[in-house]
Amino acid sequence: MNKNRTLGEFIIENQKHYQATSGEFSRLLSAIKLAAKIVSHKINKAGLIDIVGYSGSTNIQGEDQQKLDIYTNDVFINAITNREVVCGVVSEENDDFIILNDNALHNKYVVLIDPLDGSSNIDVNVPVGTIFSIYKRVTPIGTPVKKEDFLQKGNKQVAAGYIIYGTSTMLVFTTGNGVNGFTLNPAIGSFYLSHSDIKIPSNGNIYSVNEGNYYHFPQGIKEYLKYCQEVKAGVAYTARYIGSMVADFHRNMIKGGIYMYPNCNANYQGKLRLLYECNPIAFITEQAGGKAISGLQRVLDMQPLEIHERSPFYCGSIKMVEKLESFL
Ligand code: AHM
Ligand code: MG
Repeated sequence: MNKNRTLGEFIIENQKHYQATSGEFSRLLSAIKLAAKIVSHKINKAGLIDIVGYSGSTNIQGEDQQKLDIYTNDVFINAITNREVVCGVVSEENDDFIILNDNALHNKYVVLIDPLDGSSNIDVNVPVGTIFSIYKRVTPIGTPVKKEDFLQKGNKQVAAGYIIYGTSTMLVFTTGNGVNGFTLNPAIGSFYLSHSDIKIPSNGNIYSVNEGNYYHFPQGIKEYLKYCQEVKAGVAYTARYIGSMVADFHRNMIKGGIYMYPNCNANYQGKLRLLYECNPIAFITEQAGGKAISGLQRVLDMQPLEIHERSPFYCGSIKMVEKLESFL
């Protein structure tokens, strides 16, 4: 593997895979790359400057917004919209979708983001992430974007990825030709290809779920968890749960494992948002050879009805997800 390859070089070399000839899509990836560096820089200083803690406001889902939630949202939306390739944006932090007018009416991409996933972990120095999903609009170029441009099935995604702000900052993404991971060298501000063509081990021994919700889980999930704890004649799986999906998913993708956020009474539809959490991670999961379901259905085949809709979510090593399915 050539570790001297930067993300910028990789984007140029792979333009032929992006079903794009105009360079617009490459510019969009470059915008995400820039925003990731700015946010990474800020998060690394989170304990030093007045950026941790609550902002005093709540988002559409009634959740307290952290100062960094708002900062990250602004950075990504500015970076994405300034490149004149996007006609609309959905963000976890914005009540409604953002319509870009004037010249932007002629752009063909829409972006959906969770700017700061796991943000309740910032104050305690635990990894957080950014998740993004990119589609081509379905309404005519030259007109304002409509809800239907965002309510596309996950299997229509042009690209999806995440940035993990962990012990190092990594940008991991797919355009439907496998999954590649790039690690930021903060000294020179460049992402380098560090994990090429990532594949999730077909089996693993890590399960990740908030077992504090156990009482409310569907019966099949309770039985599967018992299986995880008794499996292989007394050799149990290992439980690992950070509470930042990007970090939990990233670890399981590298080591082999299953991530679960079931529906439960407290969060009847589950907690995670279909459009900017489940779908992008499901696309990456499948591109890495794993499986992602919402229960009995493939996540990428679900028809979204609302931009902030939630879904139960199970993803990871194919054999582990198939085993889970046998309990549902
Ligand atoms: P957020 O986008 O508001 O941070 O919420 C999503 C996060 C996921 O990263 C994480 O897996 C999950 O919420 C944790 O939820 P819980 O604390 O209920 O286990
Ligand atoms: Mg999130």
